[in-house]
Amino acid sequence: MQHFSIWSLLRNAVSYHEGWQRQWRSPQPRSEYDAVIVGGGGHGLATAYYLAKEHGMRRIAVLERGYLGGGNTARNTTIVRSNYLWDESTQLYEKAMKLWEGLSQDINYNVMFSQRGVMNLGHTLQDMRDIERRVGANRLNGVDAEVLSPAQIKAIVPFINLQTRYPVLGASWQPRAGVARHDAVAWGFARAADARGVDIIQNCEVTGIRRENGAVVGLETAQGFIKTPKVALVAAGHSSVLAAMADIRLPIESHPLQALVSEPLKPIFPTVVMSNAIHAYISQSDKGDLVIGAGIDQYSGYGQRGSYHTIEHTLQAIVEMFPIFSRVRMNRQWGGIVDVSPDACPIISRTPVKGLYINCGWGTGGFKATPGSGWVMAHTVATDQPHALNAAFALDRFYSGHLIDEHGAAAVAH
Ligand code: FAD
Ligand code: PYC
Repeated sequence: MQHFSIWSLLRNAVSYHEGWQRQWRSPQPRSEYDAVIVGGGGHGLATAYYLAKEHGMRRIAVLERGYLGGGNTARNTTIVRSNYLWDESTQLYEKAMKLWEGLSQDINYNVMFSQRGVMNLGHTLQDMRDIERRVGANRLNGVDAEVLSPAQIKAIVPFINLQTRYPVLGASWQPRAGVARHDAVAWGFARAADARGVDIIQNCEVTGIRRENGAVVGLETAQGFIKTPKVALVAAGHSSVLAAMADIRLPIESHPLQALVSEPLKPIFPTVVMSNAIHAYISQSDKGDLVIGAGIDQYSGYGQRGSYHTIEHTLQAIVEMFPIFSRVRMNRQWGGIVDVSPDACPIISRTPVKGLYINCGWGTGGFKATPGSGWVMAHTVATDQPHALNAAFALDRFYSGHLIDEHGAAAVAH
């Protein structure tokens, strides 16, 4: 694999940067693999990478119906944090956070992870009680968390308006949280997985899951039948469609979630601010655009766009909290299809079909989990057992009733 370093940069600079190689191969699918991952988003690619790296598996393929990262991975607003409420989720997201902290070095690809802090505003006494409780729970789990006063919020973002229709009473603050560059995450994992022999096959839609005697034997795809005893479905908003191919009904709703970016500005916004009550969140990308979003569109659907009133409401909230941005022009708007589970927590699990595994239900918040999700999913697929970090996130919790309700920490409504 071509190694990125200051020396390779200098070497390529003198040859006008014409010597860089392709970052991953585009192989024809083989007729058989030891494991196949369906979905070439960050989670699927990370699963393939850790299967090869941590479990020594070699004959692995990732099948992607479009292009790498073309799903939610490169449509999200890149917020990374681990300040959830319950032990199970905090520990899972904190595992991801620790992987993020060494990820660029591990995969030798700059994912531009920037720990600039994330602030969740509290606008009511109940918000503040919830924030105190969550900050306390985070600290008990070894996660950095603080409660900020209005004066401390102003010290970080001096131009914020705290006298919104529900005045800001304080905030939770995770200093190690931040943002990363989403498409670099997909490309970096793809490159690192490819270097370990994983076949990444784009434009290869999975259309059927072939089973014999209750076990997976292979996949029908746009590029023909592929034999394999292990299939991991990592398809976010299309998870229910894929699971239905194996006669499994998931407790998942697929909804559009929108985001938008402004024209680029000089650096002005030093952190990430989220408000559940006024209902919008904002950060600034390294390119300079303000990155803005809010909650899901309430209807179910597969269109990657969303409706106008949602973005209108989002921008009203942004202008209310940050009147300084009232004349900034918006450049682009888009939607992704998020896979919403009843308890706002993921499903990372075996299924009733032998050899079929599922990773979905991340809803509006899976980007932050990408490396951790891939890491535990790889363990589950390789050993046919959940890791301690994902044991609580099994599909059967919707039968047993052991739900892990993270709606409060999900940060945007869903
Ligand atoms: P995806 O990247 O969607 O990958 C799934 C892949 O499966 C897709 O590429 C798709 O084409 C492929 N696929 C589907 N069907 C098939 C098939 N039949 N055959 C082959 N391939 C198939 N999370 C955060 O943590 N922080 C945020 O700030 C944040 N903001 C968000 C903002 C928006 C607007 C959106 C839409 C999401 C946001 N999220 C955020 C959520 C986050 O993006 C997702 O949870 C996460 O990216 C899911 O990753 P993934 O790899 O599972 O999914
Ligand atoms: O999970 O932190 C999050 C998030 C922010 C915006 C969308 N999801």
